[in-house]
Amino acid sequence: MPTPDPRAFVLFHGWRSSASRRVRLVLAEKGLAYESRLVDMLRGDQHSPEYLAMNPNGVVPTLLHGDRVLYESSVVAEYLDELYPEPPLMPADAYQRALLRNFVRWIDEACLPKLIVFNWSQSMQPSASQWSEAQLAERLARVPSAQRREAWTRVARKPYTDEEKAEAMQGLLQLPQRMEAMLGASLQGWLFGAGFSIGDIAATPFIMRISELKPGAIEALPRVADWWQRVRARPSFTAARIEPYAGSRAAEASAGG
Ligand SMILES: N[C@@H](CCC(=O)N[C@@H](CS)C(=O)NCC(=O)O)C(=O)O
Repeated sequence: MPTPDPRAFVLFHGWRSSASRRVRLVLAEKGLAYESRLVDMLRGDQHSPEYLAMNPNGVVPTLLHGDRVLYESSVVAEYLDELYPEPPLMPADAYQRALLRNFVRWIDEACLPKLIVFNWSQSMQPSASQWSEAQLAERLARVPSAQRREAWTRVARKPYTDEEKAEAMQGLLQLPQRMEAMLGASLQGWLFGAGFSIGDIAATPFIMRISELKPGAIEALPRVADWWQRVRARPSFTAARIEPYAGSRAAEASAGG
């Protein structure tokens, strides 16, 4: 059981956001309760001055732990794991931890931009394409990163083409392919070391989306298929509400990448 801590957790998140899903998985694995604050990304809540004061990157999730403000899902995950060591979610071995951190960084830098192509086309484009030029300019002025200004401009004005989507899917599929090789090399059932870890958690929302966007892709990789079955059987998967992207409950207010 986690050590009692007087500081309460408040999570600013989106049900469908991959990074938010990671943090909810860690909270669930640790048995930590939190107050949920949904961020309406379509409305631009993540770019409001109040939100940017907490998270200057203008993205979800942000976790408050009492008066402490935490952001970047992988950083939040490690913070929680250090503070609440049971059950451990980082490998005991330093080299495995180094490999894990590089894997998570690769997902963030290489896979997330590709997932956005699909998620934003589905969740943001229908509304964003209706914005006037003035509305779009006002929105873009508050987006702190050039990469995300570009993504918002694309869904508002220049929808991703089928060719770009096919290319993004090829890129995304590198994740399960890489995992198949990793699971084959480790033969321990999990991506890093002997136990379920933050590495497995980081990949989970992406494998969920790939399984929805490309039916059969996960089943075609026997070790990943077996891993995926075991991940979904964990109580944390249900507690964290890793639900179908188009599902009614998850599709409420917040969109997500
Ligand atoms: N590296 C960040 C990525 C967070 C992120 O990109 N969040 C997306 C949802 S998954 C978001 O807030 N998108 C809204 C926007 O960019 O305006 C993390 O891991 O926390």
